[in-house]
Formats: sequence, C-alpha cells, structure tokens
Amino acid sequence: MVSRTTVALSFDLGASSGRAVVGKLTEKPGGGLPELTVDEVHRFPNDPVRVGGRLYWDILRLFHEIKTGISRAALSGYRDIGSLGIDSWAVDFGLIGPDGELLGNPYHYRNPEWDGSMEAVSGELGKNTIFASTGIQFLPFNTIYQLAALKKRDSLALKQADHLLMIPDLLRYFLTGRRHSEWTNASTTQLASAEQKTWDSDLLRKLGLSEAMFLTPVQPGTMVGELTEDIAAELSVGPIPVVAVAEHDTASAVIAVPAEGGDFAYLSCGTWSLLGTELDRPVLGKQALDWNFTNEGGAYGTYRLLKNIMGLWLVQECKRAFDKAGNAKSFAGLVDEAAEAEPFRSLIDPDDDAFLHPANMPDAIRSYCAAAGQPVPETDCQLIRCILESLALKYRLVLERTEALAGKTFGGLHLVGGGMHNRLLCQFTADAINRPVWAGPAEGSALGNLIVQFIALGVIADVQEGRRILRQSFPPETYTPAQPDIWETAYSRFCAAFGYSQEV
Ligand code: LFR
Repeated sequence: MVSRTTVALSFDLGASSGRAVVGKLTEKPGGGLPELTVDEVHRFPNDPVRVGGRLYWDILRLFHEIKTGISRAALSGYRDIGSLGIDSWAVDFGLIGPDGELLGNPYHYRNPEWDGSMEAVSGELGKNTIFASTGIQFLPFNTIYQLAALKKRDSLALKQADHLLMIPDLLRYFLTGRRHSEWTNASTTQLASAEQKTWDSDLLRKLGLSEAMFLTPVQPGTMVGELTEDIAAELSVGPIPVVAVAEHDTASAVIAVPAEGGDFAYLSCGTWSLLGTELDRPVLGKQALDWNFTNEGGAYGTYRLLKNIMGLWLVQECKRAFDKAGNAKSFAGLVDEAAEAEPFRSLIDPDDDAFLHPANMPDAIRSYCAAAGQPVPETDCQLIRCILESLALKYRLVLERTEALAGKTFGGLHLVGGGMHNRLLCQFTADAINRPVWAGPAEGSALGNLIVQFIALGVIADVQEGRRILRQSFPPETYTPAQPDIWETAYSRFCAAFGYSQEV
C-alpha cells in the first residue's frame, strides 16, 4: 500500500536569515499519526539597509529570494507543492499606490526615526484608550507609531497610498496579484480591536488615517490565491495555491509549541524572547496594561498573552561588535567562554530602551552597568554571561506575571526557536524559574506556518493534532533545575536592582 504524502512550502523571514522550508506530511500505512519531515531548500540573508540615517527592508531582493526558494523546491524534486505560505516579524508594512505599485521601500522597525512617536501618540490619545481596544503592548516601533511619525513628516507615500499591506501580505500580493490583510499580523499594529478582530475605526479616525487603506483582515488558514501565471511560467512550476498562514512569526511559533493540553507557557526564543501563554480571550485589565503585556491575535480564535523581552538580539549585536573589532568568534565559542565566566558578576534589565538599537551594544551594556551601580563587564565572556543570566532572570519575572494575569500555574516552560541551540541559556532558564524547560523545535515559525497549511489542505484536523505530530516528529529535550538556591538569591538581587516587586 502506498502512503499518501502532502507537501507544503513555508517561508519564514527572520532577523538573522530567511528560509524556505518544505514540509512533507506522510500518512502511516497502518493509520496513526502522520509523520512530518522538513527539508530546508533555501536560506538567504535578510539584512536591513541603512540609507540617509533611515533603516529599510530590502524587499525586492527578498521577493527574488522567495522566487528562488520556489524554484529550488521544484528542482529538489517537489513537483507537487500543495500550497505555500509566508511569515515574518510583526509591525512592518508597505504602502501600495493607486497604480498598484509599492510606494517606496518599507521601513524596518529598528529605524531610529520612530523614537519619540509612541510618547507623543499615547500622550495625546491616552494609553488606557489604546489598550482597552487593542490589548497590545506599548512598543515604540508598533505600526501605529510608525504611521504617526510618517504623518507628522507629511510623507508623500502615506498621502498617496491606497492600501497598507504588512510585509507577508505584501510579498503575497507580489506572488498572487491579490491584496489581503491577515489577522495575526494586523493585530500587532496596535490599530485593531482585539475583540472585534478587525481595524478600530475610531482609532484610525483619531490618528487621521484613511480607513480605506486597511483591508478587512482574513483569518489564518484562508486560501488567498495562487501564483500569477507570469510567475509560474518564470519559475516553470504549476499554479501553486497560496495560504494566508499565521503570518506573524510569533503566532506561527506558538502554533508549533508541542504542548499537551490547553494550559501551557512558552518562550519563543530567537532575536526576541516572547514569553507567555495562549488563551481564548484577551486580558485587557489595568494590571496587564501596567505590566505592559500584550494580547496578540492568534490563529483559530486564540490570543497570545505575552511580553516581549529583548532576547538574543543583545548577544547578536555584541557578536557583531566583536567581529568588527577583529575579535570574531562563533556563537557557540562565545557561549562556551561565558559558561566559564564568573557567575552573577553584573546584571542588566534586558528591556531597557538603551538596548533597542544602540550603535555599539557592548558600550551600551557597559554604560548601563556603570549607571546602575553594577560592576562593568570588561571581557567578551563577562558581557555574554551578564546577558544570558539577566535574560533568564527576566524570564522568571515574566513567567510569574503571566501566571498572575492568566490565573494559572504552569509546571514548566516550552522553549521553541533557534535559542534552543544555546544550551547554557536553556539551563539558566530552568534554574531561574526552578521548573523544567522543554526545548524544541528550533524552527518553530516555519513549522507553525506548515501546520496551518496542512490544516487548510485538510490533511491535519486542527492545531491539537498538529502539536501531537510535532511532539512525535521532533521530541523536545528536557532541562531540569540544577542550582535553584543560588538563582533564588540572584532573582532577589535582580528585582531589587531594577525595581520589580517579587510579589505577583
Ligand atoms: C519576533 C517579532 C515579535 C515582534 C517583533 C517586532 O520576531 O515578530 O513578535 O514584537 O518581532 O516585529
């Protein structure tokens, strides 16, 4: 008996690279859960480009890489691709003019131009008003503040735009010629109502933004077109259907958390660390606002109650500075050295604004430590140790606050994303939270992207079945707490140093 295999192609655009990953779902001849295997057919850089003091996406190059990914999948023997889907980080967008053309290069959220816009807008409209409707945390680069900054400088593109498309919406438009807005990404703009799952017209009006620019969001899993004939001919492939997956990478990553049952905590660990839980209602009260938690839209009626933590960006940027200074080492080498460094020498609050886009990360950390009365990290390994320990301690704070807001307790933490390769951080996290950490899968976003496609194609019943398949195909690795006592002391020191109450 021949077992049936369904093939889908996912594109995941992350900060360190973009990836084209083929997923093959194969039915077991005797029944039982199908098996999922993946094949990365293309990987490409996704470097932002700085011009005239502003930071941009290199969007046409990325579109070229996506076309290359489709060709490579076909050339690797995947002739029968059931569908494709694209996910990327949140908040960034392109503007489409009356003639259907992209108006300018999309800006990158770390563009320094956005600084100050959040304070201006939230001062004018009131944080309560914005949060009560959107349920989204206040981050200085949210789409709402990018748009307000563009409006303030009288951006010609904004004036002329017919439609705003989030980055995956935009790339899908290039592939299919059709324009749709997708819900998980729309929710991160801080311009949409969490409960209504569509744009908040009041908010748009108050900001002086044209409502017509915003297309009614479709839910993840919607089939939204197929490759244009031109592109299919250019790439010598058939008319591949395109699915609006959970196009916010974090939404996709959380779909791929291999949890059993509905109550679980996760840490999506990559450039950002996103720590929280999945709920079927947003938490919109005062405490969530005061703690700056978010309720991002998820797939299939869910919300992600979580908080952004600055994440491995701190390490990535240190490595970039070390490389530039002629002291290049691999990530693994840096982490090995950090493992030997003195424990808890200096601590930082990783979420300080000073770390969002500093010109030189090691300098930013050193100045911060000096100002916070912490010993200044001198060596590369002291810097990396300081970052990893501080991240783990911040994870504990955010985990306990998540529990308080959700009214739940969690037996451990699922860690998904590339950060699982940082074994020292996984162990520190288990120690800091004094609970097990279940690490994996590493390619969370790509896998969540594939699961939504397989559900749309009718070969997986729902997310629960998807998670069961992931558990079986990519069993997580368990880290157990080894030194809870010294971490308990360090946690008290962390909370005292940065003004956090240990009581939640
Ligand atoms: C993670 C992520 C976060 C979002 C940040 C900026 O890649 O998508 O969820 O807050 O990037 O868009």
